[in-house]
Amino acid sequence: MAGIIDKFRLDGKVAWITGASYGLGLAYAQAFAEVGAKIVFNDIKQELVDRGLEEYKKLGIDAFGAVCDVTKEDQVEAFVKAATEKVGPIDILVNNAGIIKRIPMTEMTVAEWNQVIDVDLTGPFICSKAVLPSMIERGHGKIINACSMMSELGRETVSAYAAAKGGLKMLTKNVCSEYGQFNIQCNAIGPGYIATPQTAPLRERQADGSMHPFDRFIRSKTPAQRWGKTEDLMGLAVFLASEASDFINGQVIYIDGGILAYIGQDPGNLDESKFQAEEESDLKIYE
Ligand code: NAP
Ligand code: GCO
Repeated sequence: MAGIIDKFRLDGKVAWITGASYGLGLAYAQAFAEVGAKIVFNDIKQELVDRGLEEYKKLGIDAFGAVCDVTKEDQVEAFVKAATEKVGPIDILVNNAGIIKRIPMTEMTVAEWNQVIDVDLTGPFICSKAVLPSMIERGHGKIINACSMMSELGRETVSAYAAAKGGLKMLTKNVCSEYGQFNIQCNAIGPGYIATPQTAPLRERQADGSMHPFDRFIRSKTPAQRWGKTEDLMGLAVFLASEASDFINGQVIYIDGGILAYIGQDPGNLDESKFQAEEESDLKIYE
């Protein structure tokens, strides 16, 4: 008889992670492959897809990758057709592709606003719409959306991103409501502040060698006093992609080192020397 650990396996499943040439998407794909899934991924340009294929090859993962802009319905439909023909129907979709623009709202153009909403909110709508019919027909499916601290909190300069990630939380609940009857589970991962290229500008050392003020701020707001690592999110991703979470639906699960539970401390109280070693290993990620 299969044991509980088998419920966390993804053998024979096809997982599509959008925007997964590097960053969190690559980590999710690596985790899924480790427990048996076949990986298909897209990215916005060929050089990124090629970079991703190299990375997957180094990890021993035989991934299918192709260029596809998640905001373009025709490209998404073509990608799903090609992936289905080459690998198989998609069982797991991770709407991971995302962008952020850090611009004060009064200075943000409508075009810049629309760019963020298109990728971070309309993209997951388009990609989910492309895989749902086949999931319904086959009687099962998993959709995992990339939410954020900004699905719950605002902050200066990220109005479009926060609006998109807040909307993505509600899209998660709506896909659950509309398609749960077909044994389709739609949940979201809500990462805290994770060390990836997207957040690199918030961690860069200042010209005088001191910590970035935002780096100090985030550490003072995080009980763990550190940025998350991509591997911190892998277990939750596997859980939400697997049978082990078949009765969890419409949830956003935050994996933030405790940020949302903590009022924070005075950044001036932090002992900066504690972070030097960790930071050096963190910066190695992108060499
Ligand atoms: P990332 O490093 O910026 O990677 C995002 C990937 O998506 C990149 O490869 C990007 O390509 C691609 N992409 C952008 N626009 C696309 C489009 N229209 N079509 C297809 N691919 C597109 O981001 P990340 O830090 O790994 O984060 C991944 C997801 O988690 C994002 O949705 C992000 O909002 C969310 N998240 C991140 C954090 C964090 O702290 N890092 C925390 C919470 C949530 P380009 O390289 O050309 O942009
Ligand atoms: C920012 C960061 C955040 C993180 C993440 C937090 O500028 O505040 O980029 O938005 O990316 O979304 O959960």
